[in-house]
Amino acid sequence: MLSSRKLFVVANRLPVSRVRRGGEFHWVTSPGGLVSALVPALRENRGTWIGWSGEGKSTLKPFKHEGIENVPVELNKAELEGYYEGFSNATLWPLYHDCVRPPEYRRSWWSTYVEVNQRFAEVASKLAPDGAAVWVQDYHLQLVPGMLRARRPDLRIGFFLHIPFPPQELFAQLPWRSEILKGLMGADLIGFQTRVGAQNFGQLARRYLGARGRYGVLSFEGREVRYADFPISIDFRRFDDIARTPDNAKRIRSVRKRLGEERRILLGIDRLDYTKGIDSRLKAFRDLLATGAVDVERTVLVQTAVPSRERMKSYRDERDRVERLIGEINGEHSLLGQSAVQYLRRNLPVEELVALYGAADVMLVTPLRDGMNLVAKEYAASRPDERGALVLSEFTGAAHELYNAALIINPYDVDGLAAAMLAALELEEDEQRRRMVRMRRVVSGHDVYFWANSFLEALAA
Ligand code: GDG
Repeated sequence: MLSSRKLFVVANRLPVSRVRRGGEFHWVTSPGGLVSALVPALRENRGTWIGWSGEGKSTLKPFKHEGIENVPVELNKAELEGYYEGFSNATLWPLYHDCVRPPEYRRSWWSTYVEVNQRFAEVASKLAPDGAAVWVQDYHLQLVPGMLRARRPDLRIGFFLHIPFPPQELFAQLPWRSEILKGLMGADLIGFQTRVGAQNFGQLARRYLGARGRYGVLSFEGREVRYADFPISIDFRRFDDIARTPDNAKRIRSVRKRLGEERRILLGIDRLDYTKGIDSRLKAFRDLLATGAVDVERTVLVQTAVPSRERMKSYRDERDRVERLIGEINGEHSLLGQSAVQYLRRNLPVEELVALYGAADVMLVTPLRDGMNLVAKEYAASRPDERGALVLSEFTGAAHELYNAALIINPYDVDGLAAAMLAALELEEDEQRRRMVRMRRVVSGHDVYFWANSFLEALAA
């Protein structure tokens, strides 16, 4: 560990958000794997988290919450539009996800992205003591490593990209491709979800920056930059522990009872994003119903979707598309009191999520492209009973680890997906167990703590 160095995490968002309770505002730690993975490392290193507070115009002072120093970075409305909704989510997000939607290239968004990255870099460079470690997170802040290096060459700088890193054929579109690569090259260590992402980066840095070197180490401007895959994971124990409680068993029974005891359950759990391939699985399910391969009396598809980035039109359109399709399927195939698709557009408490995972005969993870996909790993962690089957898109990072235990599909191939869903529904119990044991071994052996420790150890080396 980097125990002798102070640790700073720089991310778009702080790990806390403010909620109103009894007329007063309180900070609460945000749920999610990244926060729970980094919090122990930050505590151990008396660390600091720098990020946007999620609030508009407030001028917040740094504050301590549950042992971690939080340093809010202010963003005004125009900056949020240009840096977050614009360049991060309408340019980089679709570009890095195989251009499944056309990326928009606007010069004004780029300028704002540069300014906001500069602000994050300034805050970190002012606060970090000599020789501290700074770990920058994700696509919103790709210029920060370079900006920090220019100000503070004494720092140990790490960067981790949570989403895919695209191949040259796509990345080459970006008018500011060299600037982004240079920004990343300011780091001592760059982490990607998969080896393919890391390889793409290495090739691009050689091609556009003239960096030299073999896989894993590049030399550039007289420095050495290391890069590798560090597949992110989940807090396996947390899901496994919840799954083993008597309350969970009760909740699972209640889910099954409400949906119909004799019905098999297919499940999708997603942030409502056009990269997640929600419509592919709906179309495949519609085909299975239409051909009579499955029927509503014996099968139900439960789809939960957390609304996301709804200020953006592409996200509102995606929601409309998904909801129209569900309406069509239900209109055509539901019976009185038995919907073909049960749709929950809301954020469920984690206990309810674990109960759904526990009740699902088949878990559907069908993204068109996804950096990792934690839902696939959470499903395995929530199944100490070693039952169930995972249908998993080959275009997720998770497929690189779970390829020999999940049923791997191409989400663009609706027939193939439908066939895999049927095969998953018919998987023998022994085969379910064999595959689930494998998945659980992979995920428990490489949980999110392993991820954070491996990255931080490599950064310190
Ligand atoms: C990015 C990358 C990468 C979902 N519904 C509810 C809920 N969730 C939680 C899941 C899971 C998380 O949201 C979604 O994780 P993903 O991995 O699918 O996705 P992104 O948000 O796209 O994240 C991705 C990840 O970063 C980490 O590096 O894996 O590839 O795109 O944890 O459980 N949680 C609760 N209620 C819900 O209704 N509580």
